[in-house]
Amino acid sequence: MSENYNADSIRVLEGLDAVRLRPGMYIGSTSARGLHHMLWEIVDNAVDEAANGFADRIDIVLNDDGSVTVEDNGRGMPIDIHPQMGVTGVEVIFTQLHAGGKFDTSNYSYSGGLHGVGASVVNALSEWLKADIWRDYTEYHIGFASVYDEETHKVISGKLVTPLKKIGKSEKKSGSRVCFKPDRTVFDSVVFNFDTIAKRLKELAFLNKGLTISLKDERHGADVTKEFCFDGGLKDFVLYLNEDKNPLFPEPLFFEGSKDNIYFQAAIQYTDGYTESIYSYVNNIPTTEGGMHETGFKAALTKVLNDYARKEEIIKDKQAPFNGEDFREGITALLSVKMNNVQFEGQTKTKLGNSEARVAVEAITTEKLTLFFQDYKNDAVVKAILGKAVEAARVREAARKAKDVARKRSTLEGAPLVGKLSNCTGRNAAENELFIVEGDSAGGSAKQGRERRFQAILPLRGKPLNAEKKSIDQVLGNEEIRTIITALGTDIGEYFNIGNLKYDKVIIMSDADQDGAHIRAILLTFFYRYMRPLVTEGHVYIALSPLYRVSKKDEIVYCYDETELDAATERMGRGYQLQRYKGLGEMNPETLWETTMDPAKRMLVRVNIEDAAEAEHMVTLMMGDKTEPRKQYISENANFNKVDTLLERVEG
Ligand code: TTJ
Repeated sequence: MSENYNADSIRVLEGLDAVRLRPGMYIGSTSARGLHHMLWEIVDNAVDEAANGFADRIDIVLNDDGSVTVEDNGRGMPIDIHPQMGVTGVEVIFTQLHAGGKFDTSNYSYSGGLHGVGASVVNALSEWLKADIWRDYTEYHIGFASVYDEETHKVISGKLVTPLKKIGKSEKKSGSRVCFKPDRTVFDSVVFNFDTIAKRLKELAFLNKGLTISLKDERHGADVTKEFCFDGGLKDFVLYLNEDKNPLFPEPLFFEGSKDNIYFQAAIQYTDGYTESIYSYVNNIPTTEGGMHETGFKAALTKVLNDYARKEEIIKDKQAPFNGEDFREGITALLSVKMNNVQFEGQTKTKLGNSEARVAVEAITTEKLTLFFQDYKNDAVVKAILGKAVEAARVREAARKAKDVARKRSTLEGAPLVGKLSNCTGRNAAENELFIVEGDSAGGSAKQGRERRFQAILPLRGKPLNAEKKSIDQVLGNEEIRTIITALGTDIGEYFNIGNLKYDKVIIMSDADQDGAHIRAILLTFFYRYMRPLVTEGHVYIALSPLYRVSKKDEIVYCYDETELDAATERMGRGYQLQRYKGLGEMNPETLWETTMDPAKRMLVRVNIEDAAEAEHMVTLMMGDKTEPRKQYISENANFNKVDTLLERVEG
């Protein structure tokens, strides 16, 4: 095996041709999510270089022209000639599908990317892409573009237009910089979302200890920078997640190990709470649905702790061992696996299917936890964990005796019926729509503006409770949530019955700002957790509302983002009037109807299961209950309307 990673070790599988024909096959979709996948694909390459120990900085810039730049201080992409291809390594990377060390096990590389398709796909779906390389004290440049071919009337994707050339000598450290502009004709929207990107980069910084990642927004005269670096890695991640909780010991437990070419690391801290928060990743990709690594971890945790409890006679001779759940009450655990040939399964393809990961993780966890528990220095931590389990088991036993699921549900049935719901008059569920509206003021306008025959309005006051963090009892105890459950008629969880759904469309109508996005994410998290078929069967929608009203004489145009605004003002010339809506509450009933509710004119986004899973991930990890300074929100979310992670527009 050669230590020297050069153009030679890049395997070449097939050409680029197919990518533009079926972009979705390569990046999932051409929605905002697909757009962001383009960036993840490039960032993954830089993160790889860092994970292999050759880079410790990644800088990302959102440029004013719609392009994005990613730079690392790694070794620099290979510039030597690829023996089979007869072209430079960097050209192979950007023009050959599946190129890059990713699939080559001889190089220690576990590149993520949901589809792991490589940088060539990004090139294929960009207007242009250019790269600068600093290597051997020399600076190089190469450029590609998607060009229209007059003869075939087709776009030639990612064509080499500026062959690799030496720019000159460079004192600069080594590194790679890639800049690309996603093609407007490919994507529904080409506007990157700062907040979405910042959240993901923060996560990547947690997952890659010591790596500094910066993000700069230079669009529309904005000048916002965020920088992330966590010297404690997963430990810092756990501390961050537990920021607003009460940990039972200050320093998270951390261990790592490798077995059969599978690397595993974990950080654990217990709090005085009762929820189990295990977050797992494979090659830096969140595995929301868990899978083999989580199974292995839980099995080892249960086994090691039960063995210890037995040995220390916390469990007496004839007593039954603890349940696995007893050891997971109040746990916050971060699990990160790096491995090759990953198999993703499950509804959202976020469940690790490789059983060798279960074996490796279980073995590593067993070994390291056993050592930890044997070490008298850890006595205080060990006592805290065992004490927690003893208490959990006691409560469980007591609860088992008292438990009566039916009682819990009857509190729901006995609830005063949906005071705030303004129902529709029609009784044809297939035609009916429920608007869940943020705020009483917008709710009032919606009630007046609606078509009452088939449109029902449910105003939400404040934020509904964050479904993720609470027990089912707390969820049912929340009035806003109960109102939603009762209004829909479906019940929840194992009792959920789509046959009782009273509205074909459940439409979330929230403001195009940070609070609105939060409310929306919380609602999606709730639906994802407790009413999943509602999402999978396509009943959940987001209503898009305009941000601007531009008028001149008799002409009125509503604009849903800055791009539309620019187009409208340009077309109208001088003397137009401009109104900016800061929230739905500012719209009168007629306008709200016309722009956001009228089936003939409105824009709805149908929420799919990936959207909901992503919202859940964001709510649980990145929004939580934390109260970040409001100031931060404002500049980061200039355009929250169309530009979000959620955008697959389906109907008018
Ligand atoms: C290749 O062989 C020489 C040593 O470095 C190997 C390599 O590919 N390194 C590398 C690639 N560092 N950074 C990249 C990279 C960075 C970005 C931003 C984008 C892409 C596609 C690759």
